[in-house]
Amino acid sequence: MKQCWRWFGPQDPIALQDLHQVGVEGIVTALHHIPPGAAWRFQDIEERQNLLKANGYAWDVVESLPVSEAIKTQSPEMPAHIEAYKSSLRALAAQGIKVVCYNFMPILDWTRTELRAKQPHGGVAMAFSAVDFAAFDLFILQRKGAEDAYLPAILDAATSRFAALSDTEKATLQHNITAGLPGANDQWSVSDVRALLGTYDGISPALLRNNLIDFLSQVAPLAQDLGVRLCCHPDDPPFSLMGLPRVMSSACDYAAVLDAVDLAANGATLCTGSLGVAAGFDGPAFVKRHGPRIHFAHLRNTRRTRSLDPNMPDFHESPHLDGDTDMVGTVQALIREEARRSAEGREDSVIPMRPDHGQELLGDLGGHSTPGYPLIGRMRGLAELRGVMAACP
Ligand code: DNO
Repeated sequence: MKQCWRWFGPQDPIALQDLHQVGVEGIVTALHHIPPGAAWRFQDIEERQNLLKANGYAWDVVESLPVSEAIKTQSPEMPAHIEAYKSSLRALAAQGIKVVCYNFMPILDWTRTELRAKQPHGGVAMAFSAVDFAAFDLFILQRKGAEDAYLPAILDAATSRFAALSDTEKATLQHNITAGLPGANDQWSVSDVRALLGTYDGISPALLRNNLIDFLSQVAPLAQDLGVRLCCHPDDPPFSLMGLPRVMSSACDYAAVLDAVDLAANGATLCTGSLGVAAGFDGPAFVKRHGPRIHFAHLRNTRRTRSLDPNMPDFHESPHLDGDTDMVGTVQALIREEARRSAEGREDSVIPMRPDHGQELLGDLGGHSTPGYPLIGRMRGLAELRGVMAACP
């Protein structure tokens, strides 16, 4: 596998040239300043590519070329946004960039309720609590009908929890959920979220899936012609939030979408951490089922901690080899898939991976590192994963 690293661009606190010391072989990045729905210009892509080249790297994976809310909800700007998406794909291909990750999560990208939960070893990790999320949904967002989305045990616990939060803690919870996380497509305020929720009225999971399939029917044939591999990131976490539909939460969800637009260019990002929050997730089985269409891997782990509702478990980011996902088995399956591709003579036999997320450890501590993307925590993750890769037959 190609050992990559997510780098957020010139404003990333981690310097590109330092990544050689970490053993990083390839870079995952995006033009984060360009809003979803707008086209990426060739010159801007070239400028980023040149910067990477000047530091001994190349742009291996785009994460993300964001899909706008208008495309997800099929609102009137959709045709223009799809044209912009196609134009970005052409410009990326012209720069030799072949792997493009995106997601199809309504409104919120990845979501956590706590960014720095203390761990027994002294470091911190990001965490999700269903009770805290419900407290936000019920009492901060005050979403209509929110009470119906939670089991009584969660409703009771969320009511007591909210009553015990100070104003600062309430503001932090709100920030963590709506505007806190790096790399997300959009950053919202609570009033933005309220307004956007209305745009999903009447959009069932079946309809959202159709919208994803429509989008792919329009862009995947072009990607195929350009030699670009699109790879959809799973829902993180893999269950509905705020009553919104989720359509990429399991191996079966992927089967439906990959089969509907049956082109190699319509592929998957295997994120073991996102999918692995669901108790039924089986990493090696996912690779067995979807291996030929996995174009990118996010290797990270999570640990479920409490499940007042088994469909909405609490979890935190765990060390890469010490969580609910069978990481060794999954890496082994990916390496077998690479060997299979290589025997077939596939040009993409090496799958790019990145150690996704990390706990904040040692020098990461102190709040100055980017939530979820610390240097030392990810370096530990990559070192552990590299060990697994080296030991896999
Ligand atoms: C979080 C990331 C996500 C991911 C997007 C892909 O750490 O994995 O933000 O980049 O969902 O579109």
